[in-house]
Amino acid sequence: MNSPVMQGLNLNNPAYVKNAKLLAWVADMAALCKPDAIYWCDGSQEEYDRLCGQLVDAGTFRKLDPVKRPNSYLACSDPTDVARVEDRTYICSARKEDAGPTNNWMAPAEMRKTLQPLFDGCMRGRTMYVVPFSMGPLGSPIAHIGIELSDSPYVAVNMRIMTRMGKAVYDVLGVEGEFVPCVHTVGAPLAAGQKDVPWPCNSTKYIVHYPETREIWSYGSGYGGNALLGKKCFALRIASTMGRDEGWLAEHMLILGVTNPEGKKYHVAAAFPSACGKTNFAMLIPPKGFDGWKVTTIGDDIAWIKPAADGRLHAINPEAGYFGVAPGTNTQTNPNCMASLDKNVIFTNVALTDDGDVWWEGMGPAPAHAIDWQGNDWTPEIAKQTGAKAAHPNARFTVSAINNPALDSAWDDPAGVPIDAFIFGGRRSTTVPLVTEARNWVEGVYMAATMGSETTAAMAGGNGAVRRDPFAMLPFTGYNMSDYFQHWLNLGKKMEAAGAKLPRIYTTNWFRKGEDGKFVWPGYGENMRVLKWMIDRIEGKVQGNEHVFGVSPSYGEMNWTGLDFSADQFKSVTSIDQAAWQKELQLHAELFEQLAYHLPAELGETKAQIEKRLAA
Ligand code: SAT
Ligand code: MN
Repeated sequence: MNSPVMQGLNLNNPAYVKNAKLLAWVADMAALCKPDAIYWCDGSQEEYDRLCGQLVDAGTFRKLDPVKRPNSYLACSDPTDVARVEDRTYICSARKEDAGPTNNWMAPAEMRKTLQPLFDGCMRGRTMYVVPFSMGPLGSPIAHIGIELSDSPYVAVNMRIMTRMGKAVYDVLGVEGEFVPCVHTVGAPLAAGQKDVPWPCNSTKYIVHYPETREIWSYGSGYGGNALLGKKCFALRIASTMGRDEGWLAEHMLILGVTNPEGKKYHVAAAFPSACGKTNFAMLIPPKGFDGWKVTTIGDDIAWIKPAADGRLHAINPEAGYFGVAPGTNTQTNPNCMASLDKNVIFTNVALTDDGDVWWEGMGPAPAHAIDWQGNDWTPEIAKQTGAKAAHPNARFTVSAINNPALDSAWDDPAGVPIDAFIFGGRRSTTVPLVTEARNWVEGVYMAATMGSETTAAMAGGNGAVRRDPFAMLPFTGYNMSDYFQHWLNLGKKMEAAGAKLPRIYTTNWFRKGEDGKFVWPGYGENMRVLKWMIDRIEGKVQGNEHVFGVSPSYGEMNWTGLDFSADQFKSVTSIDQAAWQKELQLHAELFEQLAYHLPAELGETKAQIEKRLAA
């Protein structure tokens, strides 16, 4: 009785959509969500422009000045819908232990019962967009297809930038191909004649994953990580469980290529928590003193990594665009990024200048007047008096990878790039040294597992407190964290047994502060100096100094050409304080207690060895 056809709703699918499972699912979801219409996205430029025009008419988008910022838009969200909502994010595995203590869990049947009344009629008065996308190069053996149903045209246009989105996906999907079903609603149905708001959302939010059936259900938010379901929900949470089952890794990592003056190229995958500079590092321009060095971007946020036939780990970027943090981005901190933002950009929650352009804190000289992200007048004087921010600290840009002048020629290669080194970097004002190389795979996994970081604006309520953020994956591992550690250890063991070459593992911390409360390390492009030391290690050119948990550079091993950085300053970012580390290991112990179920024995043993060395 409830079929969409019975309600007079035509599925209206184009002839090229032939996948029986997909058609049945869309019909079911339409029957549940009861949209006024269904629109099948084809991914064309014409469609993108048309949907952006609709968003302008609806007041969601503001078209920016066509000369200053061609074909670009500004969206300002509801002030309560500005970041991922980790406390509303659920992993609904059949067994609670499989979600583990770091994820919110609810039994699948109970969650389905909870969501049923929320999704019933949730799209009334709206159009349901059918968004076909591929994570990874279309048709590549390592890519996976998803279909997102969303009542948000903002989601549809962002997905066109962030993924390979469009009707070519249906050719790959065919009649019987598999896809990850992703349902998203802003949770704001419209009664007949009810006027819409620019950014519809609901104060009730649910970001739900069913790992066994590989489904994603998202309710109540229009914000990036909650709504662009190909990103964290699919490419990390669901993909990490696929990787566990199939022997590969889905990681919160940028991927970059670094070429030395002799033309030799290395590839590095680096994990930092959200809003800790992954995009900046991925687009780094080598500073003075590094003539002939080149850094190129493969990805800025997510890596899918698989053992390849050559015995090495190969990584692809499953995404096709960047959803990066705007504040702090400028021509000094990230010139390649600023160039990427010249045209064809969607900005979210930055300020609008009087000449129809955008501005954010840390972009450059402040305008005399602007409209802030909440629609209020903003001037430098108002900011001084009230502390009002022109842009939200988690304001974002959405831009295609092809806008990036430093894009690596292999960024789209279905075979991926071979990884030479992993980097794990936390944001720590004390304790953790600038860079350390793990002595072996197990110690590297230990360092990544016990990583801590000060929280940032990318998570709702992030306020700078230190929390453990294993592998920078705390909010993104779609299964039990200890099983995830075990998966990393197993992969290393298996590859070593096969005589394969494992990447080196490094930890970094760009964020140590001096007694004056200021960052000591200049960061940004200067991080090239650390990157070069890593490559020198790989090439066997430098020895480093061995300490309690690994190997760090001596002052003389670093290239300091073009940077005034004294041995004392270097000491203050690399020193290892015994008392601070004893405390730190206490925190590792607390983490291991929390993760006791299935915690790999090797990690406890590694901790005991570090403690012994520290006491000696
Ligand atoms: O979750 S988002 O992708 O929106 C941003 C982030 O946390 O990296
Ligand atoms: Mn991220």
